[in-house]
Amino acid sequence: TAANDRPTAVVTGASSGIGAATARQLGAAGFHVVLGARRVDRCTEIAEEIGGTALPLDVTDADSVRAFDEAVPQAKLLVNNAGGAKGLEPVAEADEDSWRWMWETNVLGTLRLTKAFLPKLEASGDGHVVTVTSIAALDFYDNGAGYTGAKHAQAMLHRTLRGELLGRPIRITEICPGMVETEFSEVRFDGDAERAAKVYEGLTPLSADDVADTIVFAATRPPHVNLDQIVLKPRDQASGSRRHRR
Ligand code: 8X3
Repeated sequence: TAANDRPTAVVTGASSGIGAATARQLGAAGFHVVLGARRVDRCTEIAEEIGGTALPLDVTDADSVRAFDEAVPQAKLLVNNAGGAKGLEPVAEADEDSWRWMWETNVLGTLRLTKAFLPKLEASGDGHVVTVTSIAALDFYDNGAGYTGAKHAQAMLHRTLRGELLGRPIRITEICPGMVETEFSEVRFDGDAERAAKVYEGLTPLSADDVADTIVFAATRPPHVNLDQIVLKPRDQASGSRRHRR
């Protein structure tokens, strides 16, 4: 089907992990997917697979968001997936640059994209904002304040939309995943693959596809059905700090 015969879904952070899996599954579900990420070459590969469109996007850069927005004429679904963690240390040793990076990507990134796309989502007559927060948006855990703080702020921005948009044709869904094996921990630990692998040792984490599946479910309910919040964790994880390892 030609791009303009299908509803358009915009996915940020689409070059890998949950974003890439979501783009693929939305493509299979009949959406024309616009994939945005800094690593646009990776997005291009996925876009070719699913008949979508790949565009460069740095959610921390207002000019990049503006150019991205101008290149996408219409949208029915926005998946705010770009984000992540940097570092894992006590507040007493917090690194300000890491905190700033987490605020920029998770909070201001979601703000920039949502602000830019709201008019198009509304114009579609059945718009939908899906924001991927985390179980870190629901609780705190030791050494995680920079990330849990940013995720709480991102979640509050997202949840506030629910009331502000009441009466307008836009649904609002928050997805709160626990441990998902993606590049998440490698980014958190600055490329330390060994330390990242340890995070998922001795338990079965969620896959990016598990989360994508949930996003597609939420996005394919009838227009009057709003799934407000979905929390998904591996069976082996009770909370941000309680995990069962074999
Ligand atoms: C990440 C959640 O449980 O891996 O967003 O810290 S967890």
